[in-house]
Amino acid sequence: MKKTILTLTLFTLLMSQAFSQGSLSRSLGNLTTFSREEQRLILNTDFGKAELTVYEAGIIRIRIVKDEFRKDFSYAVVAVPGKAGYTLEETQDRLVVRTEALRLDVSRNPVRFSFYTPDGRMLNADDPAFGTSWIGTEVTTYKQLIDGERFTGLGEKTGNLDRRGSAYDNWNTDNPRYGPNDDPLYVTIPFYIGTHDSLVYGIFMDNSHRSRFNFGASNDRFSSFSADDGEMDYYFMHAPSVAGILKQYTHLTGRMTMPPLWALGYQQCRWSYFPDTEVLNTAQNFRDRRIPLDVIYLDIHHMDAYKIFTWHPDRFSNPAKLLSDLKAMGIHTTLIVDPGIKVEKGYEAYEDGLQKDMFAKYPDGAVYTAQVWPGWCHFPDFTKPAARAWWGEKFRGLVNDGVTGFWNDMNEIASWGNGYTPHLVEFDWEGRKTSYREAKNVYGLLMSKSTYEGTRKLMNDHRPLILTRAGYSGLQRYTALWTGDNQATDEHMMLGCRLVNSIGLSGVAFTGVDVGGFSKDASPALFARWIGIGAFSPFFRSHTHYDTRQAEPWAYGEVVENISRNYISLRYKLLPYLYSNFREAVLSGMPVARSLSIDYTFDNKIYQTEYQNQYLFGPFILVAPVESTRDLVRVYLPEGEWYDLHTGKRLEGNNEIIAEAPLYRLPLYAKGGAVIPMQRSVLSTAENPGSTLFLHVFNGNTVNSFTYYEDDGETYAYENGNNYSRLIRFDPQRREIVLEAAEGNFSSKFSEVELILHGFADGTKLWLDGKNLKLTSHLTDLFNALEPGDPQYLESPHKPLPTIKAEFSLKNSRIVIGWE
Ligand code: NBV
Repeated sequence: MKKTILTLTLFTLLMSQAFSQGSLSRSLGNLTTFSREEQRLILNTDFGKAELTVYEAGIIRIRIVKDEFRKDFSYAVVAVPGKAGYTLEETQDRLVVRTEALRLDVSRNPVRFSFYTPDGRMLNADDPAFGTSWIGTEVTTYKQLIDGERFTGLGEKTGNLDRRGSAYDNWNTDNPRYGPNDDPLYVTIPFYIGTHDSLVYGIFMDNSHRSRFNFGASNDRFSSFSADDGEMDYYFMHAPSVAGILKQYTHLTGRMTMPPLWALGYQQCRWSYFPDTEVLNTAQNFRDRRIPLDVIYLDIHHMDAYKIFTWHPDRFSNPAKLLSDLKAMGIHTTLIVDPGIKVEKGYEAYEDGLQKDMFAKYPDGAVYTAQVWPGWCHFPDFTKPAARAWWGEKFRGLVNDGVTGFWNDMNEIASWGNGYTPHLVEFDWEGRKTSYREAKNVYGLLMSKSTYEGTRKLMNDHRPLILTRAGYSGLQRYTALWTGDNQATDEHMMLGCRLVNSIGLSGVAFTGVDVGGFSKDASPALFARWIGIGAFSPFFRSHTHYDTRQAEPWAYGEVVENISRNYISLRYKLLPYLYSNFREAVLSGMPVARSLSIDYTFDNKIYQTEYQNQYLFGPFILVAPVESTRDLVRVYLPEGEWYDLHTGKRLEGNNEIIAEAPLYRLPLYAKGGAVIPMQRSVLSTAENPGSTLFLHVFNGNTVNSFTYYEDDGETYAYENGNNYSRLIRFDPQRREIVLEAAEGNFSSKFSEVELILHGFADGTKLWLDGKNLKLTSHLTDLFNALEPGDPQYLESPHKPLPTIKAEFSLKNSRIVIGWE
């Protein structure tokens, strides 16, 4: 016993000597003094300083430096510390901070941080030996790895849903041929969720230098997160559920604003549709074939010599006319914008930017120049407020021409020569000045911010669609995100589901992939399957490379065209449900595509590789993505009851089943108790969906509710109460379906309700406000867009579902429907 103590003391002594003698790695050392200022504790240690801030009862921020703290500033965090109460207890060997939701123990010798629940269960603790340490400027926090601990999130990262055993690098990279395990990609979101022993926590390290997260890769001792330089600055979050952590993370980094309704429709892209006649033809084809479409994209060929903010004089000789023709067809136009501004005498954006000093520069004052599409280019310094405003204003001409969507590409920054921007290039960073080492990972975020703020203003407070490839935490405030250059393979299609789910677990709800695959030719089967999955993706756009085959839904033959029309139309029928789910993302940061790890966190099955791509679309629709080469697939239904949306069959949860999955049949299940508002299918969101809201209710044993939401779909007036929302509750105990009184100043576009009941017994009786409601049997056809007799009707193997329905008019006051 004595010997062990002696060895340990010797070991500690040697360790602290090794650290203090400037050896390879050095940690914080022992606590010397500390002080308390409102929400903050400042600790001085042998070799550095730490600052603890209680942001909320469940959120504590920790900053750690070797020397002095910098002025506090973040491009990601928008929250300021609240006034949550906390107590501080000093014991001989530690300081103990207690809030209503968390306990933080700070050991004195050496300084290490351990987080507990208020009742003393350990959530997360520093590795006792390393804690937070430096190797040169690189700073790392080491955390004990706990038995059964899983890690999810980290944004746009390949690999498995559970990231345990893997490590990742954050360095926004144009990775045009990425494979299913490649890293890094285009986006940095240094935030993850840890779970173990029925406990959930989140860690967000706010540092935009190149960073690494190691979740026990090649070691069974610790997880760690580190940055090449700058402060260790992380937020520790604890809540009872993953949804709670997402709420906290998006409280810190902000939430999205409502997207324009039209941006939830189907979007068609290719590199590139040109000239104008081809754009019109493509649009007309959609209309003639009765395939819904809301947005068409113009990739780089629309520009004159790839000069941003210009039109090609021959290919697009009258852009305003083209855009208004498209608008008349109910179609919005989105344009690509790259940050590189061509160095060319006489080109307005170049001359003006140079003269106003808007571009990133070398330390000797020379403007940084690199080659991209237009040849030699300069790059706006988006970390400079004046440059952001300057960039935003440059969209005036395009907005006047009728452009409503802006697609921010190449903003990692990508340039020829593998995008190796020299690290010494300087950025303003709100006047503080920094190098590319710190600015690279936020460049895409700030380009999107500039584009969003500029176009929103120019569009007279109508909602623009902003899309980006690169970004950093907080990007959800300004833009949607797509996952860059994927490939037309089944493997990529499945990976894409995981990427979208992981991005959703990282605060970004509006996200999607290139449906059909960007590089390579999709087979007809792959395209058909991908359109099905895409219809259940928050952002739904097909896109492809310039050297691939024609890739519109009709280009793969009649059967694929029919499948595409059916799934795209189903997407439009689901818009009331989908739009309401976006409202939830706006209010609470809850993603639209929800990894099963949100609702079924401690169900081990959902992490199995064969099930890890499954997700919930909104709260109620389970999607089981399946490769295009398979007709049968194993699906895991988590606890509860489920309804197969193709057969109407009721299925027990907590069950692995074999599902039939021929191409026309993507496995989809509605949760028992689900309330899913739908509308008639339309060819674009500009078309009136009629006055009937179709309210689908699936019988179940548990109480469920859904907040239905509407607004004008195009302005920000909803932020000032010009909206309509109502809670709809399914209560099997009371045998009631209740539509609570409508809230808000907006009137619903629907005046009638068709209530469609799934899984209710044949003799069911229904009454509304005490009066009997007439119930009729009804065949519900979700998967056929066209009726037999329609000239384009193609027999589909889908059989309509036998359901029962009742009709009533939609008034604003509370509506109670009972059944027996
Ligand atoms: O603008 C052309 C492409 C675009 O279609 C794609 O979606 C982006 O991810 N862009 C990349 C540049 C291509 C570089 C090879």
